[in-house]
Amino acid sequence: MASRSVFIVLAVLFPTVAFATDFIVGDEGGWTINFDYQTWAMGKNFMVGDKLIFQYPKGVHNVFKVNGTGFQYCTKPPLKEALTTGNDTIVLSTPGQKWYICGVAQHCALAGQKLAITVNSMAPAPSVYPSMT
Ligand SMILES: *[C@@H]1O[C@H](CO)[C@@H](O)[C@H](O)[C@H]1NC(C)=O
Ligand SMILES: *[C@@H]1O[C@H](CO)[C@@H](O)[C@H](O)[C@H]1NC(C)=O
Ligand SMILES: [Cu+2]
Repeated sequence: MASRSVFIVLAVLFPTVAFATDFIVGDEGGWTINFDYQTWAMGKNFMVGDKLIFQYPKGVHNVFKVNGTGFQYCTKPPLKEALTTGNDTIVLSTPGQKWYICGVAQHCALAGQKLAITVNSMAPAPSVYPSMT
């Protein structure tokens, strides 16, 4: 089947397009205070279907998804519950800007525990397919 062959070719040549990526926020540093998440996010290509995983000792931090205003002023959304498991996985299901903050004490406002990313939709398929034969 033609579309299946194309998919296999793309999967072999462009694994990052074909498969979702799990991003551990902050890598080994995890989700913590006094970490530069802006630099961490720089140059990463977040795609729809990828996952963000926030890792931290349970109880020490948490994760709120906020809007741009909440990000700027470190305000928690009044009616939303935080994620609190210490291994919080968020699937990036829509494109656009996304913002996350820690809601514990003044971690966001005073210690920079906030993350802003832009999620890209699936890249357009290349216009020239490699030949199968
Ligand atoms: C951002 O979120 C806050 C709190 O949830 C809400 O009050 C505010 O209207 C939102 N702002 C925008 C621009 O959506
Ligand atoms: C964290 O969650 C991911 C799935 O989102 C899972 O693969 C991983 O094993 C979990 N790690 C721990 C330490 O629980
Ligand atoms: Cu925190």
